[in-house]
Amino acid sequence: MKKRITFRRLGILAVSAAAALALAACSSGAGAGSSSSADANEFNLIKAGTIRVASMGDAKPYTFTDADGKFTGFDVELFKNVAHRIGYDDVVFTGQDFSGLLSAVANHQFDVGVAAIGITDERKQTVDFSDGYLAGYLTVVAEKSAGIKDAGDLKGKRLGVVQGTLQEAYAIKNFPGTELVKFPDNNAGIAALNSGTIQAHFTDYESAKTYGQQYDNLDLAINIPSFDAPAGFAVAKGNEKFVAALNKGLHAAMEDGTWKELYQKWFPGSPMPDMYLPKAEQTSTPTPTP
Ligand code: SNW
Repeated sequence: MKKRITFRRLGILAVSAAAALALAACSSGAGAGSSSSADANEFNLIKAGTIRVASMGDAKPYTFTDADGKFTGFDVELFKNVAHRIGYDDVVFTGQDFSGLLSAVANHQFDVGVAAIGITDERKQTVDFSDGYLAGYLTVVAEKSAGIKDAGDLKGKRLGVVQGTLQEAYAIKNFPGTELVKFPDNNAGIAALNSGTIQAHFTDYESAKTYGQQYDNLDLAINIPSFDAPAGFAVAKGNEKFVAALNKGLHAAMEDGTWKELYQKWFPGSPMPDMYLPKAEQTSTPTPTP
């Protein structure tokens, strides 16, 4: 029989682990030899003890600001959980336009980028990535009445993309005859769609689903698999120690069911690719269709 680890239990474990670490730090002097001591600034953070995260304010439900202006969402909660596992609870999120996000990380304005950022060879020229933690679809959202079902239906239409995204690159390559309209963020694109300036907007599946629930007139018209570019945490090049620690925390969060809990919380009802589940729960069909 398998035991279900609840968040509450995780919390208690986490608190006692933190207490144990604090004790260890005291007894061994100023963090000497402790791999989790924030004081040593072992990950070359901009400010020792704090992880500064470049993110997005309107990529709901991956990362977004709630009514109080606080960052939340799947990526945000997962990252905070991983950060906690490697000894950091002071995690500060800042919203950025997606187009400037990776260069801001590369230029050390932030310690890490967290925003459903697909790992690609091209982006690896600018930043390093953690292992992947999310793989899904790129989705064209359109007016139900437009009857858009495939690339052919987008011909002669105006399609919104957020600048610098995989959606933009995909559309340039695969939607010939479609006029691309670039936006700094998703909300601007959806506003343009609702006002009729564009006929469709191209975003990540879960964001598309959220907009579809919010606006009755919108449909998830086309879903394109993006499993070859799973999302990862982006870090400035050459910080191998940080990437290794993030990976360790990430895999621990997957193996103990935290990833699954967060997935079910933020993406309820969505097909769950199972490569990030605890090993014992993985099946032979890793990539279900939506
Ligand atoms: O490639 C996908 C991945 O498979 C998962 O579905 C999460 O989103 C992606 O990483 C693609 N995300 C876009 C990108 O990386 C847009 C990110 C954004 O708007 N924040 O360009």
